[in-house]
Amino acid sequence: MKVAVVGATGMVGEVMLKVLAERNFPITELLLVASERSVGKKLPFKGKEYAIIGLEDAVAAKPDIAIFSAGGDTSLEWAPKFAEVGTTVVDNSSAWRMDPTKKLVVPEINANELTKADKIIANPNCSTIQMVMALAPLHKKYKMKRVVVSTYQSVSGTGVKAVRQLENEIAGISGEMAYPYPIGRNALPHCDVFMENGYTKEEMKLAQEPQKIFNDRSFSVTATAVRIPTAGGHSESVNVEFENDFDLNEVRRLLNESSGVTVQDNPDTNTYPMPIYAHDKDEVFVGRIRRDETQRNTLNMWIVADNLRKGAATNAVQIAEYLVANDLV
Ligand code: A2P
Ligand code: 11C
Repeated sequence: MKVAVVGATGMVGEVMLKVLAERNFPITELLLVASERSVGKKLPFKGKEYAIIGLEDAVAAKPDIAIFSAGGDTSLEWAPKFAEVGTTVVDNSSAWRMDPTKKLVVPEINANELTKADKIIANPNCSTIQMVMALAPLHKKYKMKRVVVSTYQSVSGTGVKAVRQLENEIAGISGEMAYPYPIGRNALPHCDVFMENGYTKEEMKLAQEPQKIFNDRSFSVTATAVRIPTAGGHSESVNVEFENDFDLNEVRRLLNESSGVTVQDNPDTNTYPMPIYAHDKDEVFVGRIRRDETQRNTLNMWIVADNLRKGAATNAVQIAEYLVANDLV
């Protein structure tokens, strides 16, 4: 496969290269693409140096697959240009996610919807991916009615500037601010921009994307998204009401048997998922599994994943792997 990584110099781009190398993705030619600012700079991949090229040159090279993580504006403008020359684009931005003509894919859940005609495929938001990974086996068995989620999101979800803000605050250095307030020793109930309805864009992604991924509007999701001073890894407290009753042991078994999900749940040994241990892992970790004693058929759980891996790079690479394995590119 001739593969382009658009946004190769970015935070997610760097992880994409790592994941492509680790998983031995079948690459015959690799194009590393970034803005004009980076053209000519070199990046390593599997021990070889690759010079960064610009988007025009990348389109002219007609790659088979282009994995994008270069922001929504770049995707809106350039994904169609790649698609026009026959490239299949897997896009990590929010640009195409809710476009009814584009698929929004978590491979473990709905990759089977993909066809050769899908030339721009959207990767969901990081906090959505880890939540639906845990909800999928339970929805299948017990049928979800309503989900209430509160997130505890790391600064890496915002980008390099936010990671630096946290590091500077810890080191006692004043510097550029990514957030309107200090993030160290703080919690900001504010991820992404505010919308007219009073929710943030991140909260609306959590509310809308799962319905599209499950192709099911019979359940609803309401969210509060909070930024906390963790460097990497998003956590979520999820309360889910089902139509049907469940057995907690069966819930644990269903989660553990689900590909990409690992249960870490033992109060006796203080075992529960935490972002520092999810770092650099591809699994979604679930713990604190317990019955909501205030309402029928309702479960509480705690979900943690590395937002740059399963939440972004790994999911995108898995989509690309599915396309290759099923002869869709
Ligand atoms: P560059 O490093 O040249 O600015 P992050 O998400 O960490 O901010 O990274 C964004 C990625 O998207 C970087 O690789 C960045 O390249 C790339 N990028 C940003 N704007 C453009 C653009 N207009 N054209 C191509 N790549 C872009
Ligand atoms: C965050 N979820 O942690 C965001 C980052 O729509 O792909 C990813 C934004 C997106 O702030």
